Amino acid sequence: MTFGESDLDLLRRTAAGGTRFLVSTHIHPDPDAIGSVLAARELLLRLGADPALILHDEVPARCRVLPGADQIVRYSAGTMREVFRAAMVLDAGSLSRIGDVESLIAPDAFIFNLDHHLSNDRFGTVNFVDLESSATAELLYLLCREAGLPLSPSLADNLFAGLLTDTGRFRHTNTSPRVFRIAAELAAAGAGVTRITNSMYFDVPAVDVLSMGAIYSTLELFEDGQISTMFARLDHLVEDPDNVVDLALAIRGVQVAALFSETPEGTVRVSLRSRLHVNVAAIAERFGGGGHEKAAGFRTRGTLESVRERLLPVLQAAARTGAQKPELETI
Ligand SMILES: [Mn+2]
Repeated sequence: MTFGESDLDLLRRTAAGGTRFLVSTHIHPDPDAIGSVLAARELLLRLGADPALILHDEVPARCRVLPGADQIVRYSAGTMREVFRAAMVLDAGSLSRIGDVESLIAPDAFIFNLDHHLSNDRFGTVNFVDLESSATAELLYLLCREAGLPLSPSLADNLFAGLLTDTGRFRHTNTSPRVFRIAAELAAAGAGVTRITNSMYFDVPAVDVLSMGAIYSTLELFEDGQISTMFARLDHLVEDPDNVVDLALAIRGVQVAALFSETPEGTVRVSLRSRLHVNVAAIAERFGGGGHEKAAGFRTRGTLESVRERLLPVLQAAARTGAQKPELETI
């Protein structure tokens, strides 16, 4: 992706002179979301803005090591009155994905939308949306470079976290040669490769390991072992559900995996993963969600069992069609 000179100029002009700038990302933020918010803070500070990092949810425990994470505040309805005329929204396919934070944005606000989701609806005044980017962090790296921002160790840490996790540790099909080139530059600029990787994947609460055991024990296979499903009940929720659904897809022979999780709000969250020429983003969109071709999700009402019953025929049809097509090389 190349950035239009005029779009970058617009960002510069909007930011200059201490403009208050809301920076936010999607509900249930992942490391790409948090890393991107923190990298955007550095970029906006450099461009002269006064950024406020406000999220619907808390920063997940595994992201608290990221430099600047203590600058992020959680939305609170009672105390936040500021209305922002400029906003940078990161890693979110639609504005409603930022949850209650949306209420802080003025109707005529300038919104910079930076994202890499297939389902992005171009809600921004300026849309930096690049489906070729593995992570929003990759897009931010390109934007920081374009803006002439030097790579500080903190910027490198935050961008690396997004790149690492959104590529599934450099193994998804979105792991392009460019991803490795950027990762090498981030490492050279001082990114804490071991520290961040350990924090993201090898710092799991003991109770989560027990919960994972409970979730794995609900495994069921369908369609000759091509589809796997698992249930996560409320008392078995884990910090990083992505790890669980990754293993559901890693099962030999499985082409599509679905993890059904109860949520505290009483809905069911469905996380989908695919190895096939099956676009799980398109499936998720049919149920009001979105995501990427091989990793997507949605929320809906019902019980774990009833939601699976509704989704299963769709997955079965997709697996049957997908089985006849060669695996896609790129996202
Ligand atoms: Mn992302």
